[in-house]
Amino acid sequence: MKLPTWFWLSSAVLATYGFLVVAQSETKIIQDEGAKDTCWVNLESRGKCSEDRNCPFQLTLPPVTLQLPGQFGRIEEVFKEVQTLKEVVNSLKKTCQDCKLQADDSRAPDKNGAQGEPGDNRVQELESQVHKLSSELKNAKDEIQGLHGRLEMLHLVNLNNIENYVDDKVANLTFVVNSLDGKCSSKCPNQEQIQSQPVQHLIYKDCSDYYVIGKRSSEIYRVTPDPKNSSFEVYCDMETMGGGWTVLQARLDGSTNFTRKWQDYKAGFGNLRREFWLGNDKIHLLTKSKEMILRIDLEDFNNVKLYALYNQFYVANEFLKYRLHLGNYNGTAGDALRFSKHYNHDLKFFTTPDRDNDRYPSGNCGLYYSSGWWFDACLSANLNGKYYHQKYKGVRNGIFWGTWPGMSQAQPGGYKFSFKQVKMMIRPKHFKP
Ligand SMILES: [Ca+2]
Repeated sequence: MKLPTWFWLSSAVLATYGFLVVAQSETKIIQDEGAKDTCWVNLESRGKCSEDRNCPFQLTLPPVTLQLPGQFGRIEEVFKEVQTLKEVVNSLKKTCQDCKLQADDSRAPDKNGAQGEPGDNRVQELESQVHKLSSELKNAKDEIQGLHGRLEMLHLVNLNNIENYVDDKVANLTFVVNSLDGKCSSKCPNQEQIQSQPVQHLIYKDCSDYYVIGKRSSEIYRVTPDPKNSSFEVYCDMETMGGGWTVLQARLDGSTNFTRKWQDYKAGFGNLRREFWLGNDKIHLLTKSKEMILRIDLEDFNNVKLYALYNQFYVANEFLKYRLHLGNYNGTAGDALRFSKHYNHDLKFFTTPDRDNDRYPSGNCGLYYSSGWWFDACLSANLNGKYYHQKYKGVRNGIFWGTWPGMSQAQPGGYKFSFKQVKMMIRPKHFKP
């Protein structure tokens, strides 16, 4: 925006006059030194007058110096800025018009309804979608926070506690199921009717089932403790204490090496008619299917025969490291599996030379004592130790039962005691031979 030139000129004249008027009373401020005695303003007629006495006059002004405030210098800058802004506004105005044209163009292909509405609907639709996504995002965020919290909680829970919890629950459930099974087999009339009928296709869960159908010879039989798992062969003891025993382990001559790894103890090894370990998976299935009792028979080289009886015996699955669960002891050999507070094999995990699940922090009890067993830290019993044909020296890695008579007394020459025969076997708790 530019003001016309005449404005500037007339303004200058008026301003000068104004200053001169003021100067009459305050001459010292604006009056030149040399102008003191000169005439301020000289007005004289010049040229010819017109007929109606209108004569041209000439006004002569002395040289004048005006002191203007500093802000005047910025006026031009301001005008320049205003000019620039004006250009910008024009440019924006044009852009806006172009924009409107484009918007109109984009509306044009929409064939639905009146002009303008589809665009508005589209905006509303997008807005609602944005709202929806936003709320979904918020929900997801809340969910993530919740999960994060739960994850932190889980981290706080000790894994061992979970294992122990699950393990105990499994043991309790097994106990309940087995007791129900026992009640049913003794009280349910239907079960009696079934038993009174000739049994042709009965599933033989363990050796006691073979005893029930009249088998009396100690032999190898095929059992199916869990129909969901395949059947397998076991050796049945039909003589000891009424019979019906499923043998889990036997030692009698050292013909089978018992210093073996986890996989061997898991699957079982040896000869069922002589020396063997039935296998932890099979032992688990047998003890899971019914509530079992455990009998251990021991014989030393002096032909002393003693036994230990536990009124509950359960071995957990591999995931739970074949943890041992023992009931109360009864018998003549002493409770070596639950020897003391510090030597207790009950509730211990299975350890082999290649799998350390024991409670001895500085090493592997299975490796040191050449055996797979439910080691504590380390042992008061080890029926899978090395077979020595007589007393031996060095590490006590032979078959061991800590409560055996004379075992705690020091042997002359530092010899260790050894055993001639061992047998571990199980039978249902409610079985009546
Ligand atoms: Ca250890």
